Amino acid sequence: MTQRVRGLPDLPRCLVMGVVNVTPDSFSDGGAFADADSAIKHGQELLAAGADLLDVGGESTRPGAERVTAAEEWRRVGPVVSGLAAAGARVSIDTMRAETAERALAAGAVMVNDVSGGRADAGLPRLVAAAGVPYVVMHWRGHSTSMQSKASYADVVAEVVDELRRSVDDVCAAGVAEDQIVVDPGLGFAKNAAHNWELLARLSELSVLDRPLLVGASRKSFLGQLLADGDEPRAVRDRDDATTAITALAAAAGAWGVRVHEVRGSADAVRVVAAVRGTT
Ligand code: PMM
Repeated sequence: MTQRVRGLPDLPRCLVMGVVNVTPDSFSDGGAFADADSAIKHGQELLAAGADLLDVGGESTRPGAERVTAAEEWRRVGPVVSGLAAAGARVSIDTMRAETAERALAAGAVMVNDVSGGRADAGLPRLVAAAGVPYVVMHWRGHSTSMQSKASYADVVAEVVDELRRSVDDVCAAGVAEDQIVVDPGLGFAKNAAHNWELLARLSELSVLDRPLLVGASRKSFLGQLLADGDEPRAVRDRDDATTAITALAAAAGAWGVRVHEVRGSADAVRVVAAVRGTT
């Protein structure tokens, strides 16, 4: 798999992207860092724990979530993007909107993470192309309000590959540079637990796309289901060890990066995998 993304460091191991959600309602950490000061402090802790990048988002994408306005999204993320960029972090902006991405890039972000892969706002790939920054293109079938009704596949890996390939072709047609695209299978987005496990089991098959691959499994509900006590899913905050296990598997399968809430375990895991491969 291609591993170099122009504009980001070329490390001999899988990168760790720490999540900074500035939302009252994200399923994994909603409300914990909803004000700018605590979000910035949290981001600095993730950097100290070994994060290579910080992904700042102001709109929850949990299944069923309603959209927030662009004004509210920016009110949440603006000071956090500039605060963390000023502190020396490489900031990725997690947004589906060109308007928010443009303001975030002006405030110091260096990368755009678009969970819609260019499908929610046609202006976003054009903006990324003009800015010349790295772009995460995630597999996506629709907004959070309706996405779980679209979790239907004959072969989830083949369909995710085909649909991602189409999204990549479309963003390239909009002018995004080939060497600045990262693809992501979008675990949990229009996918049930069985789909997520199958994608993870066959992750190396995504190498047919010949793109750097980002994997976001952190704290997601399929881990809560796996580790359930009877009918009670494992609490969101007690899913980090399982997340770290997936980081090790993803890194061993050749992933370019992982997107995680708890950084330390994953930062250690990617170093273990690099040592085993002899690439440290
Ligand atoms: N998952 C979430 C949000 N943004 N971005 C990418 N590229 N990949 C993901 O899997 C992804 C994402 C949802 O998780 P959160 O609400 O805990 O941030």
